[in-house]
Amino acid sequence: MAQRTLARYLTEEQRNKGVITGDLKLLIEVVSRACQAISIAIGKGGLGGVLGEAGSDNIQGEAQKKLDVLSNDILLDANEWGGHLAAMASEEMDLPHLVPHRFPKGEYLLTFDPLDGSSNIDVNVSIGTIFSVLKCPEGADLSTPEAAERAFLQPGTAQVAAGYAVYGPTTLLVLTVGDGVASFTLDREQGQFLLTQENMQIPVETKEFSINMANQRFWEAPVQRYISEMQAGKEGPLGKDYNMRWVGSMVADVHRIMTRGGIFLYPIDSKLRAQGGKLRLMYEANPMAMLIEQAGGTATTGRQRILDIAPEKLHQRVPVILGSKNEVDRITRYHAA
Ligand code: P6P
Repeated sequence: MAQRTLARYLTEEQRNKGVITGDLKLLIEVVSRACQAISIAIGKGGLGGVLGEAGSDNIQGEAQKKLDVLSNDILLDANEWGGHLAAMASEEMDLPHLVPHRFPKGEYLLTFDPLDGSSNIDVNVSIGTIFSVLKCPEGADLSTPEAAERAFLQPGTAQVAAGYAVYGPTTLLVLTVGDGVASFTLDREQGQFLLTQENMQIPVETKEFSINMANQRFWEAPVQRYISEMQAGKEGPLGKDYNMRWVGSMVADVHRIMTRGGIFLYPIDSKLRAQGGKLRLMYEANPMAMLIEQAGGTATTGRQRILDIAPEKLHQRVPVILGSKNEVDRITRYHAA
């Protein structure tokens, strides 16, 4: 049987399991085509004049790369005319982007980090797009971008879909609509994503941890204990040796965990305490937490399930510890001790 396209997978989810609506199917297909366009732009690299700084900063105060801005524009342009969305929010935009009056509004809200890990662009290391879909609340005030922010402030459990594209040796789209996790590989000749893995499952055990060790002196005691026990290896209390991986692109590190297990940590620490963490809740932690849980893993701040957090601000940051269930449960016990 020919490999199933993304469109066929979504149609079957819609028809057989009643999991998604026609508009959500359209939304995901539009996002996938935008990711395809981003993949092509990235692939041109220095030949496409898209490397280097854009000469502007985003709300996070981070210098934007040309590809950050280009990826954001691709997602906005692809999604605003279809009639499936009410508004969009992005890491690269201070306020939500309302669907222009000349287009019909739909029932969904889309948040995204258009190009995560962009510090890796210029050194040709895997980067990605992360997205999350929410229903727009009935009667939401979308009169201005400032007013629209409130409509997005929903817990991660309210997400109806989440996914990421990882632009690596191949371009993959990893997606959940609440019925397990499926992975699609971009067939560049056909120009579409083909299903290459269904019902992804994260092993509950692992021997691989993922953290930026340069921050060790800032960590809280539970994280210090957890990492030092793994570094102690076979001779230590865990009785086995561990390996470490840190790509510096959340999408690449999380995809490795989705594929072979592991634990990813960007915990709160004394340096980050004032800002609440490093990673953003609405378009990094929440979509990844939904995918991780749908694949049998666990996603927590160390003290709270990420999907249960009640957001207060659109660009809110949170601590993130996610991956193989037994390992995340252990460090959660250390935080409770
Ligand atoms: P550090 C990329 O900028 C990012 O937001 C995530 O993709 C990644 O996991 C993290 O920051 C890397 O942070 O402090 O190691 O550079």
